Amino acid sequence: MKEIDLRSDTVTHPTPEMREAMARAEVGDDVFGEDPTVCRLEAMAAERMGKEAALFVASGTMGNLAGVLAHCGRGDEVILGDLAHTFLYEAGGVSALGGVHPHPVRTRPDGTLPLEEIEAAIRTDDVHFPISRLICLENTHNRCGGVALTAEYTSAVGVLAKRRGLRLHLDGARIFNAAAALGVDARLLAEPADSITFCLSKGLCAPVGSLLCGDSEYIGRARRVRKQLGGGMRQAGVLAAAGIVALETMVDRLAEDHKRARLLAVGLGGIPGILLDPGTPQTNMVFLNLSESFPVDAQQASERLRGLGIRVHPSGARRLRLVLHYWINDAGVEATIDGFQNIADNG
Ligand code: TLP
Repeated sequence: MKEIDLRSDTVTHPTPEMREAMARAEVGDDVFGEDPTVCRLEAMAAERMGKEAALFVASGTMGNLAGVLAHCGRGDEVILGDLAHTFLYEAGGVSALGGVHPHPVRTRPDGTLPLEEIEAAIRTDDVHFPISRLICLENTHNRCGGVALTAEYTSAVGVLAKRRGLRLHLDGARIFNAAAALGVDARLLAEPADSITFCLSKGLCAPVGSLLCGDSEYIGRARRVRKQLGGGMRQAGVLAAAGIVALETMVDRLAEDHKRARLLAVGLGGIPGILLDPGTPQTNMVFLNLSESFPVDAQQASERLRGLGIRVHPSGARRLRLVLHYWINDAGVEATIDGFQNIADNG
């Protein structure tokens, strides 16, 4: 990757080792369950999440959608955060395609939903109401700055869900970033959830794919939903092969991205007019605001930086998100700090 592309960790390209594994991958028809590479990736994913089974899907969005639809029927309700990716950025798929009614509750800045507000959102048995079926959490929480939810919090929501007869789904797109930040095994973070989606195509650098994990009976249902969504892939082993390399080689290095995120935050924090979110970075994302004293707004800053070969994501009029990943090294961090300094000095 030539540019310093900090817009997202979704921009990551596969590593040479992944490309080689893709070229050599043994394949079969995965809709028949006959692609050995997909089967291997699914077994690895299930094991990593401490679940019985896993399903390889095209994206995090498809993982969450198939995940929700395998728990809920039409007219059922899912309780989720008002800043959740599934609520804000998945094109309303759960309602558009599944007839599932989203019930958003307040997301606190630390990415958690207050337990009493989850509890209050659960419907009583009344013909006027949809049936509360599912709670969704997100770890790490994207809109809240990439913050990691602790195992204790997730477990408290799991206990609440069980007590009230609901299921718990975890959007764990970046669950390995959460595990690295908290210094725990991802299994511990996934344990309270009935299902979890995690992504291969973010910080783990694989070109395509996510895994939905849960018990065997649930994954069997999700497999049918995936087919309904047009997501039954055939010789998908070429993609799964990269995913296997991702799980084998990329998980243990995520802490490096978190370290570089801290270096970037320290550098940017020293530039007049740049206001970092308190606590940023939590993991691999740096969120900042450009104060009125900063010479340009977010859009203009991103254009100026683009001229220097640096790409950033304006997430508001004077707000930016910068995401660290495998393809950003120390020199990239320095160049980015210099780029912002240059704008602060010269407009
Ligand atoms: N997030 C993308 C954009 O869609 C915002 C990004 O650049 O961060 N869950 C979470 C928490 C996510 O952040 C994302 C992608 C997804 C699900 C969806 O994954 P994909 O893009 O594979 O459908």
